[in-house]
Amino acid sequence: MFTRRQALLGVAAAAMLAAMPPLAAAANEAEIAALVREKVTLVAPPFVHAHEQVASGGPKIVEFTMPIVEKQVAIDDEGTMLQAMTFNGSMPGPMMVVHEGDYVELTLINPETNSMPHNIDFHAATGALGGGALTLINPGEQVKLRFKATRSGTFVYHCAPEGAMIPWHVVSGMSGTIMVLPRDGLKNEKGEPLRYDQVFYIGENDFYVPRDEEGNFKAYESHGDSYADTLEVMKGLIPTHVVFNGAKGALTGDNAMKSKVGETVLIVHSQANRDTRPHLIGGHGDYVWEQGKFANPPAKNLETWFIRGGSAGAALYTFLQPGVYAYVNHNLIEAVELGATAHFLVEGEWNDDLMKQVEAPGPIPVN
Ligand SMILES: [Cu+2]
Repeated sequence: MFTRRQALLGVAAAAMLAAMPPLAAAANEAEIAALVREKVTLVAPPFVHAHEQVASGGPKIVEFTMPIVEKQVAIDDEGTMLQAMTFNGSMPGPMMVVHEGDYVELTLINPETNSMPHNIDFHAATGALGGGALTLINPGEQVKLRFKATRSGTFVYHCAPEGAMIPWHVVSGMSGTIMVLPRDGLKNEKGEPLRYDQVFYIGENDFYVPRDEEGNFKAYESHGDSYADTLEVMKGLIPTHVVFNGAKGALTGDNAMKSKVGETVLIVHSQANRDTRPHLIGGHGDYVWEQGKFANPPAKNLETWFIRGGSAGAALYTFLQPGVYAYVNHNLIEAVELGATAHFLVEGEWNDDLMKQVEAPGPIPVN
């Protein structure tokens, strides 16, 4: 017995349609409303809110709230002040973690103490400028956006109001990352599970602080006052600072990220505006999703990986030796002179098999 649809399509076409995998059905509002909700409190990077690596249930609605904070921030040890714009008060903004198929429901707040309109463009979202067209809010307003996380991976989000405001807000600190995990977790190239003990989120920022006639960095009363001079420096495309997590030294010394020999660390690295090349000195990327997209198999045993401006990548590494590891942008001028250096402080037992100083430094013997 043919249905009317089969009669219209013809038997062959109907058979072909029947053999095709069903498209993911679009859920209606009632179905979405019936989903479990989870409210997540975001934490400042390099830390990441608690989350499951393997989803224990079906898709849910994950609720996040982020105020936008405009403020002055010292970005180096000389006290250079940036007229910063931030998601949730941190640079980068906090990392959100959900699973593929979940719905992200973000309440974005622009307090009336701010001076500018802001919005959010999620590279993980589909349509309306990544949500940017639906989230533009003036000081004193808030907005709620929902999008479905249909692709797994690490994705940048950033402010994108309009025109020159877009790069200005981004290089003033307004970017962050969302990590959309596959529901069954990360996998290697053979489809075997990969798990991490810790996850750290490093957001790289390029800043463009104007200088006075003597070459000293200038300070400004307000964001508006700094705009014209900052735009001139931006257009030269040479950053005055390239830093991790909003300031030179934000992740070094006492602020080093801590781990242990034998622990597996996932390092997520974002750059919303400019290419970069993370490198762990004395370590490796055991598995690296350089483009940050988990549907692609990870590269293995990398020495340095490339993060395209406007993207976030992820590297998995198991520490094998104790000590202080510098994690740098391997443009070493940017790492050492401009600030793009972080530290991992790793505890544990030294492995002589992997490395040993066979003879301590001493005078060259005279024959
Ligand atoms: Cu903004």
